Amino acid sequence: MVVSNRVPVPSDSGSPAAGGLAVALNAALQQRGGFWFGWSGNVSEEETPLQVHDFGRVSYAVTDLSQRDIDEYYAGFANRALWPVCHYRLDLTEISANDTAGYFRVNEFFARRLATLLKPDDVIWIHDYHFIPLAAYLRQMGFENRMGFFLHIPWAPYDVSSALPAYQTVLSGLTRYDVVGFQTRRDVENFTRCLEQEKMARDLGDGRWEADGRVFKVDAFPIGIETDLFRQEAREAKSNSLVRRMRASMEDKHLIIGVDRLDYSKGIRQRIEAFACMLERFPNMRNKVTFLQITPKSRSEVPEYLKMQHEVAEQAGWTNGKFGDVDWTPVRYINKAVSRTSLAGLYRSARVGMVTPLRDGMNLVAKEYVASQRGTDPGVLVLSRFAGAAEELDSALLVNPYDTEATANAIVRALEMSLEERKERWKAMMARLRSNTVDHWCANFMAVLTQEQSCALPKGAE
Ligand code: ADQ
Repeated sequence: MVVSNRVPVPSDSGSPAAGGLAVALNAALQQRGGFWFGWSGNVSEEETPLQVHDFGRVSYAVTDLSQRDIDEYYAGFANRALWPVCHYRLDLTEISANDTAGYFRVNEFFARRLATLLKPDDVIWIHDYHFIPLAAYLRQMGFENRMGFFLHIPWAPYDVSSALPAYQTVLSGLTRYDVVGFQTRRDVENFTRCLEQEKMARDLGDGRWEADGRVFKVDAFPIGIETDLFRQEAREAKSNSLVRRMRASMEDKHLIIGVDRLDYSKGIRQRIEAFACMLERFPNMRNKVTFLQITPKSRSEVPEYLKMQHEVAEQAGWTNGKFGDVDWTPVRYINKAVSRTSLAGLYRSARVGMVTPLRDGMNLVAKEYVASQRGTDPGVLVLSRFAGAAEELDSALLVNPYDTEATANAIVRALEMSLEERKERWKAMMARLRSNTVDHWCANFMAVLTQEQSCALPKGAE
């Protein structure tokens, strides 16, 4: 039983859901058979019956939510309290008693709905910050199933995370699982430090903790991508029309690429600022490079996102006004999603991949960029040291995204890097991506959750 906020129900033709995570979880469910449960994405003011769609061995069970539920649980507590706190942004955190109550109420509602589907031997894998208290409600109802939780975003240090409303309830909710998984060792350390500070659980060693007579495992399970598939898509993207149009428009200029949801955690404004700083300090680079930032809008219903959308657009406009010419637009800023093949082709065309979040659980774009490169002439990844991916991809050019000048220098270093060094760095990163794909991630987590083997990171990932 997989639980996530949005459920990628396949179309009636049965075509699989797009996206690495959806594909991997689908594959795991196909192997074992089971349910994927969550929100339908639809609003309904009446309590409607659970909608179940069967596709082969996998069934998708979704439920509607009322507008109030969505406002309080999703747009409110999840995205205006949990998300900023977990990304170390107390300045953007909005605390509202209604939102907090709504978050727990909707979790209890999901637990009651899920309870109608559960069999005693079902193994339940719950995803992300929307559903932290789900296990606690299910335990209260008497369910003793194996329950695992994976947090896709960071867990902040004690002094930051303890500012969360209902912090102790949120924290204790996590102790009701059998396995609590994080992206990185740093997140595990931050989380277990919180347990110690609150004296909420006892350390039994080897990642095992005990709270209220229940033993649970805490570990890092760094998420991967479909490495080979991405490489293949990148190779085949030569004939993709969007990629061809892009290449034709570049003439002999170098392409620098950024791809992110429009989210303040991704550091997009700071990245464009660093690019502008690079053009200011290295005039020889003007007219030689183009920065393409592909950024679909996200969570526009959350006020902090609207403000940031204006700031990023302003920064892109300002940079083009200051440095652009009649025949050169330094920043191409695009607010739309593109297909995976196009994305892979664009990554492959780019000499530099800029992945500079201010804080990120993992960041799959960093891994996709590396996987898409040509081994004989790979591009360079400029990666924020605050992305979870930096723990594995330490052969990237690691930067502090708050340091504009240092990031500008890193862009120049990437553009001027010798072929030999580019190949060396790329090879080291590819080895990591091959040894920890999204299938490994899924299998590792499931192995620990079903107690088939002890928890272990893939070789070389520590
Ligand atoms: P996100 O914050 O969404 O994920 P990320 O890991 O980068 O961030 O994943 C984004 C995905 O969306 C990538 O697969 C990317 O290719 C795709 N994407 C982004 N922009 C796109 C565009 N314009 N068109 C098409 N596709 C686009 C959360 C956490 C991350 C964690 C993941 C997975 O915040 O830290 O890595 O979950 O655990």
